[in-house]
Amino acid sequence: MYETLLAETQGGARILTLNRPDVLNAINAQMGDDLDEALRDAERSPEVRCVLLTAAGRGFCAGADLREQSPGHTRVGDLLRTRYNKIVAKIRTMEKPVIAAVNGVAAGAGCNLALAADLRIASDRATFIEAFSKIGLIPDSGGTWLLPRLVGVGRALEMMFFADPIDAPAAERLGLVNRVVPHDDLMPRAREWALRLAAGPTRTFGLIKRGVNHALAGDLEGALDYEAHLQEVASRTDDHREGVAAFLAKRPPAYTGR
Ligand code: T3D
Repeated sequence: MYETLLAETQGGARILTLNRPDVLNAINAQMGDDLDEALRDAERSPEVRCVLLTAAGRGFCAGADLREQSPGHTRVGDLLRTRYNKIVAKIRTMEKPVIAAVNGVAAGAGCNLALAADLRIASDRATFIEAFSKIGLIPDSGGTWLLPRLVGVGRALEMMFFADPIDAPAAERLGLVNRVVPHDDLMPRAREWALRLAAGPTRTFGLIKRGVNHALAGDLEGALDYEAHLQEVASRTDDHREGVAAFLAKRPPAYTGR
């Protein structure tokens, strides 16, 4: 269905696998289009209740395909606005959980693609590189916004200035990833998370994302008020009713995502 990625659905989890392993899944125009369409499809498909993004081969994603265009020959600002920004924004704002299972090197826009996900589970072979300054660019694809929020300003600037690889244990210490697991356990563990989230109260998860994104941009007073609004919405879902009924009946809840 897509030229540069594989898509399958298992138990409500849509698994998207970047699939240009020969170039460590560097993002060319086709992959930009495929990823954008695949994310939009996952967002609008009611049967999809969680997205798991991973990649084929030994890399996760090496960022922009540097063979595709010569420096200065394209308007990079336009390229970012039309290709990368909408992908990052979709991952952040989609009202379904998005997990990145980082199987290997994540560099440049590939690193920031992983950082845009709600949760990151990494192989012990993964590395994270804010590679941009090595080629005289600044971190794009949300890097300037995402990275300082995850690791703090000082650590973020260190990664951005030096562009050195951060290995998986360091990434876990820094809070760049939620979990590091042995390489062979990556997909089983990531699938376990995805299936667990896909069986959860999807609308509530979406509202949680909306609340956190809103809070990151504002003050405590605004966050308290917005929480009250979102809680009104959550309290009217079928899943809230089911959650309370299950608790009172001492049985596991059967969430439907509505
Ligand atoms: O201009 C715009 O499009 C604006 C948008 C910018 C967003 C960005 O992402 S800018 C940052 C772009 N990415 C990079 O600068 C990273 C470039 N890659 C690397 O530094 C290294 O490949 C890695 C550190 C990621 C991995 O190193 P290593 O030694 O494990 O692998 P390798 O041998 O360098 O790469 C394997 C193959 O993938 C190799 O091809 P070959 O020689 O076997 O035919 C290599 O050329 C290819 N490859 C790796 N990264 C890219 C790539 N091909 C095209 N584009 C890449 N980004």
